[in-house]
This record gives sequence, C-alpha cells and structure tokens, in this order.
Amino acid sequence: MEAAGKVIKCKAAVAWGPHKPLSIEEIEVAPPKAHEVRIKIVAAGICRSDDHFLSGALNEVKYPVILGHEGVGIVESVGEGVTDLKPGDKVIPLFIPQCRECRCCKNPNSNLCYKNDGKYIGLMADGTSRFTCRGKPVYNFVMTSTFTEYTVVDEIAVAKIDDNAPSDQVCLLGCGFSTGYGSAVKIAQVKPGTTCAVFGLGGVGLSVVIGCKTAGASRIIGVDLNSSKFAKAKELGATECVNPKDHNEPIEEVLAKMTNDGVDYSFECVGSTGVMVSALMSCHFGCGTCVIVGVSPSSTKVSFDPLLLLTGRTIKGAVFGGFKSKDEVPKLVSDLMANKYSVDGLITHRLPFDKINEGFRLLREGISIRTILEF
Ligand code: CND
Ligand code: ZN
Repeated sequence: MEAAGKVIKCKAAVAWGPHKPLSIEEIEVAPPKAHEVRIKIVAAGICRSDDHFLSGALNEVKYPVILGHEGVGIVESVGEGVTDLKPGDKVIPLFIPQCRECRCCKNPNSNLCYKNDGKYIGLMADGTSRFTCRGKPVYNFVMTSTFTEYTVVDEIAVAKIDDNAPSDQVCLLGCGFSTGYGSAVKIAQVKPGTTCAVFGLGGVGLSVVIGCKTAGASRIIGVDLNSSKFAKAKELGATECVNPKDHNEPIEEVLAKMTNDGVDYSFECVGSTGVMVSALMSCHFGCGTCVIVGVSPSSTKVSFDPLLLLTGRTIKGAVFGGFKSKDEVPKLVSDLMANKYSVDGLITHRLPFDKINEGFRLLREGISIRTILEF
C-alpha cells in the first residue's frame, strides 16, 4: 500500500469540547505501531453514547477527541506483529476489545476485556496518540474513533468480517444492533412465549425488540415518551406500545395491569436512573428479569427498595450485548448476510460524513433512529 509507513492527512470530525458542534478538520494520522492497525473508515453510525459526551451528560473524556464507536472500514496498513489482519480486509472496530488473555476474556460468561478503555484514557497502549490536529495531539475514543476518514486501533479491538458484507448496514454491528440484540438473546436469554417490555425505542431499544422477536417472545411492549417511535417499533416486532405521558399512574403500574403483574423481561434502553427503577419494578416480582442497557449520566446513582429483589426479581446489565467482540462480531455479520435478521429498519437517514452535525441534530430531536455517515 502506498501510504503504509507514512503519515496520512485526512478529514476528521474533531470534538474540541462539550456543547460545541463537531469541527471538520484536516488531521494527521500516524502509521500503526506494533500490534496496531490503520483503517480507512467506510461507514459509521451515530449512537446516543457519542452524544452523551457532546451534551455533557458523560464528562470523563479528554478533549480534543475524535468520537464515534459504530463503524466499518478497510485495513489500510498493519503494524509489526499483526498476524490475523492484512491490508484490504474489511473490519469492524471494537469498543470492547478481546485480548483473549485476561480473566474476563478467559471466562465464557463475560465479554468485558481488562484492556477496555472504560476510563477514557484515549491513548494507544504505549500511552501516545496517533492523531494530530493543528499541531496538537487528539485523543481517541473507546479504542475506536470512527468519525474520521482514517483511524488507528489496537489489533485486539478489531474484528475481521466477510469482505462482501454490506458496509452501510454492518457498521451498526459495531454498537447499536449488537448491544440491543445481545441484551435480549444473550443477557436476558428471552424464552419463547414470554412477555417483554422495552423502555426507549432508539437504535438500541429497537435492536432489543428485534432480539425479543427472534427469541420467540409472544408479547413485546415498547415504551417511549415519543409516540412517533411506535410505528417503527411495531414494524420491527413490538406487539403494543405505551407512552407513559398518556397515563396518570406510574408506567410500572400500567404494565402490571396489562401483563398479569409484570413482564418476564424488561430492558432499560434510555440511560435514565428513574427509568431503570421503573424497568425493574415492571418485571414480575417473583420471576422477572430486568436488563440495564442504557448509560446514565456521570456520577448518577440508582436507588431502589431491596425487597424488589428479595421476592425473586433479577437485575443484570451488559455492554455490547454480552458478545465477545472479536469472536462473535464476524458471526453476527454472517447471520445478517444469511438473512437471519435485518438491520434495514434501524436506518432512517444517510448523510455524507461532513454533514455529521446534522446527524446529531436528527438524533437529539428524536427524528432519526440511526443515521449512517458515508465516507
Ligand atoms: P436514542 O436516543 O436513539 O433512544 C433513546 C429513546 O429513549 C428515545 O426514543 C427517547 O424518546 C426515549 N426516552 C427518553 N426518555 C424516556 C423515558 N423517560 N421513558 C421512555 N423512553 C424515553 O439512543 P440509543 O438507542 O442510541 O441509545 C440508548 C441508550 O443506550 C443510551 O443511553 C446509550 O448511551 C446506551 C448505549 C449502551 C450501550 C451498551 O453497551 N450498554 C451501547 N451503546 C449505547
Ligand atoms: Zn453505542
């Protein structure tokens, strides 16, 4: 490859701070060092988690930073010692890596790798950045940084996928779809014939709906404050939808009446501690399971009566739907290509990459489910 070993100048959407639009800038992307991979991004989705940093709800990230964690691209070059990837491979960057060596990676029931960047250090393993803008180093975001024409990721944070996979769809497997779908099929392990409630019908919640339907749930109740989300939810498998604003009683009471004392599985896909408690209370007191998927603002805490659990409820949570990323993303891609599920319904908008701020506007105003940025 021509640029291998050299710095690449390209466009990126740089976040200089919260509460500011992203700025399309020329950046320099250094070549990958040992065990790193430089990727040309082809398509990227906009997830609410990216917006949590721009809105200031999450404040741990360091600026300037290149956000984005839901993308697909082509390997441009690889650093020394990378054996399982080569230039030209189609790949999905992984915000939860898989080193295959740590205690979590070795445990079949965990997908959290010790080498994840949940503390938002924003640098490569050697403590430096591969991005420079206007002479300043720019931080990366959860090991992925997909809002740029080129990114550099650690080899443990990239999954090689089928070269024929449709890029404009499989980018959603980098976060939203896998997170929601796995929360239903892998974390809750929804059983056929059961009743589910999904709080929040964005890209993540609708992917939970798809997962519940695939698992054979007989009732899937969508809950959202924005009723304009209901038509899409029903198209994807929700059997009924409820807007808490249409009721005087708390939503958990409404759901209890609808479901003979509570649902079998509830999913919080909003990121609100109040909704987390409602979701827990909405599942059946003796045998319900509540799965926390949404990310709540920094420093918030959940408080609830422990009796809610003593009677027999279960509460769980997961990132990335519990999928072991490097192993399971390629399989999710094959399943998509084999039509075992579809992500078409999640894609409401497509925009050229440099219109990224418009994509964030559509998300904030509750208009889009997923906007796909095309590079
Ligand atoms: P998006 O904003 O598209 O959807 C959220 C939905 O919730 C919207 O339709 C809102 O109208 C709705 N909503 C807001 N408040 C309420 C409420 N009080 N009751 C019911 N519905 C409400 O977001 P998204 O689908 O992209 O992401 C959802 C959450 O999931 C968000 O917190 C994000 O940060 C988190 C997430 C988690 C993970 C993970 O690995 N666990 C990965 N990605 C995103
Ligand atoms: Zn996400």
